[in-house]
Amino acid sequence: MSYFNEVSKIKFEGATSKNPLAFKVYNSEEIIMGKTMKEHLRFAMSYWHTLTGEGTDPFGNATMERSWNDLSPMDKAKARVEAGFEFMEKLGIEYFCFHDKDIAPEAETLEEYQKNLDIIVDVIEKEMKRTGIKLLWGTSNMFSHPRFMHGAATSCSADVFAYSAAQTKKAMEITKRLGGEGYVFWGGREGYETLLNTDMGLELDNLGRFLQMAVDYAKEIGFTGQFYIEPKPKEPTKHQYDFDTTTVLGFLRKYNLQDKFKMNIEANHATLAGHTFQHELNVARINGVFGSVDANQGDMLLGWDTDQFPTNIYDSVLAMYEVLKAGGFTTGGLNFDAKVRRGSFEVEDLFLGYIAGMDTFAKGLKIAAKLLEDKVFENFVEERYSSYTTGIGKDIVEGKVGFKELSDYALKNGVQKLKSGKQEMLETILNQYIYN
Ligand code: XLS
Ligand code: NI
Ligand code: NI
Repeated sequence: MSYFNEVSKIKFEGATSKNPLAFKVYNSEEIIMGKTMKEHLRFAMSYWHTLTGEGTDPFGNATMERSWNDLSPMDKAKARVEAGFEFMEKLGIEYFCFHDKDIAPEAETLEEYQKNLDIIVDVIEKEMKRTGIKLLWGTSNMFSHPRFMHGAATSCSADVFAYSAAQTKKAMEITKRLGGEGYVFWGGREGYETLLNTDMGLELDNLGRFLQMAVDYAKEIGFTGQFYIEPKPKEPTKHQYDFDTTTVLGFLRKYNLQDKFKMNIEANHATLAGHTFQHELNVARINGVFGSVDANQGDMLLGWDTDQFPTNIYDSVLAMYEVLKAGGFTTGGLNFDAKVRRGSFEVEDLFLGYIAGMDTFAKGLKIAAKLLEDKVFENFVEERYSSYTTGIGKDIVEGKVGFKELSDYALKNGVQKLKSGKQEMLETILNQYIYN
């Protein structure tokens, strides 16, 4: 049985192709810097946006036209699994990511819900065996249900804290069973609306306790996948605790968790935090916590997480530049945490969205590799900081001098003539690499 009859396997047809259902750049086996494109990019499908999302928004109902829409909850859940694997096979995507709540319907009790989960996990496991498609990461949705209105691990209710632990325990077990290469903690509703009713100190301590319990439980069950934190500054709460990479690093260090977690950087979250996508990747890289990527883009004019498919070539070049500089993905990958617009309700639009994103990142990879091979920015930056490689600069870096020595030096030498930062020139060179 096919869920996407109207679309056949998406092929690479090259830059001159006019076929919307073909890759213009993404050529999975093409070698870039010694690895195939597919090995570099490690594309993943987000289960929630691709299969579970129905196109609702705060003002309107579901719009998505899907063949499983009218099935009963469990049949729908099964159909979505089969549809998802057919979708990934047709696009040549080898990984997926999911929340527990994406795959199986809610039930009256936690026990019943976990039974539903087990039934669907069996179907997923079968499809993984059939196709060879792998799990990039799993996670638990601890934000949709009303019980999480005040947060999960940072809820004012200890019962909710316990419930969240039960849910995460199960989601970790499933992730392990499916051979997941990672597990994501995105802060859901871990944050606050007003400090008038919030004990921020206790909430953060509890979040630290919760993550430590997750680390301990992973050890107990032998789950060796990578743990990630996915920073986001706001939405759904006014102030999310995992604001950005720098904030999360401070948090992890305070609770002595810095060796256990890496970052899952989402483009749209970076821009909501007032940073560029490149900035967040760079901060993760220089602190040794670069892990995985949620590939999407926001809208310059909107202040929320629009989760659009990434089409901005500038951003994808600079993102892939950071990924390559970080040594590439190991356990991580490029998960399309992106959804088609509400008006793009036809099944074909799903394919078109992924093709747009995959081609944009394939092009980003190619251009970034060229920039790196030619050491375009490296040579400039090296020269720009060369004063730290000899003389007094070298002494500063090597910790050989203090204020007294530096003061003597400054009194004697003053400041040599500075050089231009040449930003406009560098931006023009970057454009040249993008054009050609
Ligand atoms: C929401 C987040 C979410 C995480 C997984 O903004 O991006 O989708 O990626 O829980
Ligand atoms: Ni995300
Ligand atoms: Ni998001």
